[in-house]
Amino acid sequence: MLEQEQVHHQLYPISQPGTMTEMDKFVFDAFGYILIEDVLSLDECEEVLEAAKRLHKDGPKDRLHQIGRGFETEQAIENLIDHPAVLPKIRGILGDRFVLQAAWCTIQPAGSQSVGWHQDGSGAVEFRNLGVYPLPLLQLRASFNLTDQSQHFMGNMMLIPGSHHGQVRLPDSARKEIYASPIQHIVTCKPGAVLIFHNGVWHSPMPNHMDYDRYNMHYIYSPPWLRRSDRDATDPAFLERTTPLRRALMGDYARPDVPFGGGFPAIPFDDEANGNGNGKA
Ligand SMILES: O=C(O)CCC(=O)C(=O)O
Repeated sequence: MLEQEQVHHQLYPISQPGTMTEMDKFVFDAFGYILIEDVLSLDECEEVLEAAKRLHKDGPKDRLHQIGRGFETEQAIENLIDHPAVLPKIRGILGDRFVLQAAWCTIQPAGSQSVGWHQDGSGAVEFRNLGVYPLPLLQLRASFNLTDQSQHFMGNMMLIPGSHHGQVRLPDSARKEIYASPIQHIVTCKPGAVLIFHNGVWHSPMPNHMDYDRYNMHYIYSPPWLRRSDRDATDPAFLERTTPLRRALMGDYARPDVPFGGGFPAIPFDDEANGNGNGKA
């Protein structure tokens, strides 16, 4: 039974760390996203934030900018690839055969805005061209909020719940609007919260009116045959030194046909730490 205050949390699809419960599955299907609060402590968040700032040290500071593959050089970013609060959700949604397709560290600089409502995918061949309805789940994104987004205009993520099921696209005329739709949701959360969402959900960053930069760390999981988008191949030195689980999640195979030929090797999940996503954490 849910407590009364859990029911109306501004219609938030709130979830708890760890196992993907039956209710999580229902909520994720209905909304296309779930939010887990307090995944990182403030100290843990600070560590990842410092890493994010180092990555963006020489980058542009006037618009949203993203830098990939930070896990190869920053331990704090590597550590979140298989975070035990999040990985069981990924397994519960995608099953046990997936890879880290990209890891984007994004900055929405102080006093900047990049409003642009979109669905994730490929400008080259849009995911919607693969099947009319429903839009396939090809990129499952776990976004760690590294800075405070507990009020509006802090670079918050804005999403339209359930829009991954929609056959009607968001009107062109709305796509640059902050308030694009009467059913949009502006996520407010503290540093350390994680938003997990389906590539089909229409979303946009809210402007950042703060006098400090907003950082998010996005981990994108996908079927093993989807081309990686933040790297052509993973740094061999990283593959050499990381854990067997993370190495497997990189999707660097001895033969390119591995994800196609039926010989896909089991990913060495530690079921004690990572659960199996389906209620047996
Ligand atoms: O970090 C953000 O604000 C999200 C950017 C975004 O919407 C995307 O990468 O698809």
